[in-house]
Amino acid sequence: MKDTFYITTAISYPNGKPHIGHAYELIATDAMARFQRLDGRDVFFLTGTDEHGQKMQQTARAEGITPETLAERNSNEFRAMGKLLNASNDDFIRTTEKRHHETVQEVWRRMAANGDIYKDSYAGWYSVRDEAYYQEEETEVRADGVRYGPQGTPVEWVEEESYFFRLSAYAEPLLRHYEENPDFIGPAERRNEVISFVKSGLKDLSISRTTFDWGIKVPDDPKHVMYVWVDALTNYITATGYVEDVNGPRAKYWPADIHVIGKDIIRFHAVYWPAFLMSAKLPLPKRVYAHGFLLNKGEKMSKSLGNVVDPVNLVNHFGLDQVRYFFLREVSFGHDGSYSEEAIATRINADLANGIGNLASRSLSMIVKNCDGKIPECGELTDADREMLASADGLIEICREEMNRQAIHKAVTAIIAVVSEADRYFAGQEPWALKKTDPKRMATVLYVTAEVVRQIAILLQPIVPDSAAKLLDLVAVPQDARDFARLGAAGRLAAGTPLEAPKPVFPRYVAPEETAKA
Ligand code: ME8
Repeated sequence: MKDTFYITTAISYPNGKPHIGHAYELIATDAMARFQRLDGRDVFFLTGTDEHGQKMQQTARAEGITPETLAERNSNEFRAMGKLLNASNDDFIRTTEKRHHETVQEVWRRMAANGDIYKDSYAGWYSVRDEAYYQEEETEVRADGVRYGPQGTPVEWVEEESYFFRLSAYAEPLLRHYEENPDFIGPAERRNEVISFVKSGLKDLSISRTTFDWGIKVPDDPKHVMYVWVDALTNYITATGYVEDVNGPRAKYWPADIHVIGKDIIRFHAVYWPAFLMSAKLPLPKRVYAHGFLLNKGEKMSKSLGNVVDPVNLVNHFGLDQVRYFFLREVSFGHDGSYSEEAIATRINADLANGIGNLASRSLSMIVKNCDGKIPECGELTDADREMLASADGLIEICREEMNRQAIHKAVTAIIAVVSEADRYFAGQEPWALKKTDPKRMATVLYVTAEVVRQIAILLQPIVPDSAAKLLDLVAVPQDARDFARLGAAGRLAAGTPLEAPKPVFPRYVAPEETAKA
């Protein structure tokens, strides 16, 4: 039996079309899911849309359509983005689905049965855009006369009858949990931020609303709909069926190994969610990891600045694997990252076209021309050959360690460092000169280089799946020999395997203006 690995993205608000931040989160989570699958785990990867709440209802009203229509339309956009990005999610959850309503109501009943839900009246500052309540001290009135919350969104005064969750009772249990499970929150900055927030004291949380009805009804009190975060967070457990049947086919995936989210929603995931689960007596996820925000040339993206990049345009312009590679290599995962067309172009050309693409085409075309079109025999190894192979063989350990702490960019950097080493090796060994003087030695150098290409391609699969598959086709690696168990000596290229003339996998990026000039 394989070890299970359950990984999720946040579920997005479909009150608009997906933007590059959504694409980034999905690409990064997909890379982690693919990595674990290739590393032999039984992976369940979930993404989806968070369709209830006041923001959805308001947007729908402004467009003159029902929230159902809005949710359906934009949820399809998110699904389509997943296809475009080659996301390998095993399920796509919508919070308007029946399975989800049932799970959320059951979780509510369990929290109530534990004595953690009571009715009272609520008065306070609410941000519709964040779907979050704020304390007066967290808000400020700006020059425009409008009061804003800590995320810079307008807040409004809300007063109504509401159910409350006894969050105040969970400060101590949460702090103990963070202490006993140092890996529960990552990266460290976020962990510190959450701990100091909880240490500053937790107030009970208003968890139902009566001023609108686009949400999941409170059991036995249908005048109330649930606060959208109670509903939204529960999606992660809904998809496993764990609450309904702990022996069901997907129940083995709960608790999740990791929830991947953006830094703006860490409080919901690292404070509210574990408190709800403790109250409902359900197991807690093992880790919550917050990535940073993507900035356009260092600036926050916003509709008013007109710098919101549509992921579809970016992919159509640069190519999917190029975009995936750029985000995963360029942004240090867990921190904010900036992107620009120039930066993407530079990365593509340096690492992909001139890097792995060039190494593969130079070495493999020499094999096709000079070794009868077959993987050559590997003769006696020199120290240089052994060192080269050892670097390639050692990569999986490094990548595993980096990926297990979500340092995706470091795993990619380690892989690219071996590409550079292979470039130096190839240049230093001068196989083209050995052709006349020592063809056996030439064969060995080409064998070693092709073997490095094989391992690099296997390891690049989570990052650039389609291109890595093409590279593996070039070295004729069978479909069933592409997982991480075949790395190192276990899967060495077999001499005599016929190769075809290599086709370019990573073309150089030339900006449209340059093509016009030429
Ligand atoms: O927060 N860069 O939905 P959402 C990087 N429905 N990541 C970004 C980003 C940016 N510029 N902008 C947004 C919600 N994100 C809730 C989640 S989970 C139970 C409910 C990330 O559509 C953001 O941090 O506003 C979040 O992880 C995800 O995109 C969805 O954001």
